[in-house]
Amino acid sequence: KRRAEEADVAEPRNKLARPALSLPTDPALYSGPFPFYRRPSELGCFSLDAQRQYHGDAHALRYYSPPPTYGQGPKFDLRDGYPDRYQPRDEEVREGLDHLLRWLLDHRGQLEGGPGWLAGAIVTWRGHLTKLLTTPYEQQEGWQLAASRFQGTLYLSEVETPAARAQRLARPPLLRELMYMGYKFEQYMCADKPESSPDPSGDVNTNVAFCSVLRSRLGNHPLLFSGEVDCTDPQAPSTQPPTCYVELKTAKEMHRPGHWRSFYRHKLLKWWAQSFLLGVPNVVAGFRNPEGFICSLKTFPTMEMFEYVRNDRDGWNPSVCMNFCAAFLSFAQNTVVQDDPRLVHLFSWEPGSPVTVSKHQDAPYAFLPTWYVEAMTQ
Ligand code: 0WD
Ligand code: CA
Repeated sequence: KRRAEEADVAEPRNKLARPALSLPTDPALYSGPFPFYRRPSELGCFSLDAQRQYHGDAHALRYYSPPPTYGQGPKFDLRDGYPDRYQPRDEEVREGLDHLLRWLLDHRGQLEGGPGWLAGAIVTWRGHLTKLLTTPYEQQEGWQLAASRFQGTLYLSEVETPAARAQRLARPPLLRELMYMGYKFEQYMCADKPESSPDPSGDVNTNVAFCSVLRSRLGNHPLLFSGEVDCTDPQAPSTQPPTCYVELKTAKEMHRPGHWRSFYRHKLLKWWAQSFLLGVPNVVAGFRNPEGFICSLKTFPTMEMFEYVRNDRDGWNPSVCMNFCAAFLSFAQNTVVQDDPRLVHLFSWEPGSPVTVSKHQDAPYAFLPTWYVEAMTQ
């Protein structure tokens, strides 16, 4: 890096071509009009089974099946089955983009957008984009994103930060149970078939996942990304994905206006970013009491979430989120110039600082698997 800087000093003609060395994240720098965001369209999907094996189909997609709205509200015991009927995913397994790459390999010949579309696109998980969207407002957790350019395409894959790893390994028992409770809520709200009802007697296995693969564009950045979808609503006004999808969430029951305010400022931002990116129109929240029971439900339309903070000086702004994300993608595109699947530019961010970059070759940061690179090179 030092040598590159010295070279630039020696050759001032390169000044315009020289990429920036860091990217600030202050919200004030990213206000302004909402940028273009193409309505996400589903290109395909895949499923991961109870053994976390990939299948190029929708078998893991579940069906939204809320309890009847008459009578008393729900009484879902989210702690039921913990820990004996819990099969959590092995978080030591670093999957990177592998499942998405498998899908892309199988479908690279049928991509829309014309020849060369993929070469100009950014490929990543939806969850990584969510982190970018919320960065200007995030005050707790940093992130690291590894980036490689291969056959023109820019691939972005998250790297667990040392702090996040330490936190995960030291996760307190109550937090582990709370994670289970989120998945248990899905089990109470989803059926395996459109005509059946939820069956909360079974195991909760977090290896199982249904992932949608979408095409979109932010500003001039074509995007191909995948995100895990909780369920589809057979009674949705449109059966066309992603508009039939429903995101399920749990939150603490709130009683004081101050609790709601803080919920709108922090949780709703994350819910909005995640569902907006994928085009999921509704988030259904279950509110749990101190005993771990869901006793009420509330639907938050994604497009109405901003209304809760629009007049809040300490609220968030969707334009800031999207403008920052677009700026980061430009920053990454301009930084990762060399086309080399074994070269990684690592973008690192900690709250209160700008995004910085470091350059790495091969292990441990290279993330495009040999099977993918070789098959794509055929
Ligand atoms: O290996 C990794 N570092 C990551 C793997 C980071 C992020 C995601 N993933 C995997 C997930 O397991 C999932 O199968 O990628 C797939 C797609 O994820 P996404 O949609 O891009 O991620 P995100 O939007 O962060 O999460 C969506 C859902 C979560 O729902 P909630 O309501 O909690 O936001 O995916 C699930 C979870 O249900 N999920 C995970 N499940 C098991 N292990 C994980 C995880 N580490 N992360 C998210
Ligand atoms: Ca969820």
